[in-house]
Amino acid sequence: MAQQQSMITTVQQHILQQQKNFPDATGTFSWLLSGVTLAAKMIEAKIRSAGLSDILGAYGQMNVQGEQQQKLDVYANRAMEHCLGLRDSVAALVSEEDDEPVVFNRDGETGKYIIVFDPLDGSSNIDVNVNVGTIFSVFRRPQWGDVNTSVLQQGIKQVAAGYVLYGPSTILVYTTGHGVHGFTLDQTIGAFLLSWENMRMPESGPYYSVNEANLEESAPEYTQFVHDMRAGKIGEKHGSRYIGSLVADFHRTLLKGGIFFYPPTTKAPQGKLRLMYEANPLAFIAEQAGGMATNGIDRILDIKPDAIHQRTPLAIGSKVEVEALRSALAK
Ligand code: P6P
Repeated sequence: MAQQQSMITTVQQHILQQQKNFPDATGTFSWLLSGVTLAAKMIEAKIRSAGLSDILGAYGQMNVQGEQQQKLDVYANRAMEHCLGLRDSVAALVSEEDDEPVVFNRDGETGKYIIVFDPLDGSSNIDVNVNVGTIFSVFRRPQWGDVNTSVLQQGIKQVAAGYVLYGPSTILVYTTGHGVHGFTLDQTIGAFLLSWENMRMPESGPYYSVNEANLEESAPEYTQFVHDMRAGKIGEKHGSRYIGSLVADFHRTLLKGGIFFYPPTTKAPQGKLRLMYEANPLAFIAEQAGGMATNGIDRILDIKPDAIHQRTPLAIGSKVEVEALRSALAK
């Protein structure tokens, strides 16, 4: 009897299939990404039990961003650094939670990759049980130059990017430049199983997503853009959705279409979100799914970084809306 085609594809199997797209890869790439999925399962387990143990609440320290570190932030950062640091192919790690890159003493032949990540984005929502996420981005380590400066690469150089969204389900979405693929964590077997292959972002969508309380602090074009979307002047009449957790707001935009944007404000003239471990990985995914990502005007993936924690304005989502905002701002 013909062997029953397995309906189950784990993320490991999928990564190995993707591996074939990297002729020079020798399995180190899939071993590297398995470090992310292991850390994700550790973080997910902690989040699931957070309400039951004394892990909620602030850790009592400030991170490099000057933000109150939540205990789960610290745990997530340690999980990512532990799981990824064990992979010999990692030359350096850059985390939102660390002032400087963590550099491993590995030669260029062994330490081929640099991983940049936000271990737990949206962590201020943890205590109110709102979705939080992990975001990661993978670069090749250039053969030349000091690793510390090699971390400052344009988003177009990413070889992989993805996020984990901890919510009613725990979802992993990633791209290696060959489409966007989504997985759901099956708790019973502890594996991420393929749920969406080759995800596509709708050309336009029903929602805009922005913190409207800040609009008076931004250029008037942003307020006009919101009015135009409410009035149905840009595609269909748009509703508003804003969770205040980037990964959750982005994941909805990927599935439903529309636009998420965080403009420059008087309080955050460079925008609030970070280029290296928030805007770049999500921009790579958005473009791979047929969407767009700009800082309002310029393509996110073309921005040359000056510092690992630099911020950027962000407009990301369906082509129709992101392009309409760019036209409004370019006038
Ligand atoms: P605001 C969470 O703190 C975060 O970094 C992102 O996850 C989210 O999109 C943004 O900040 C929300 O910022 O200013 O609207 O509260």
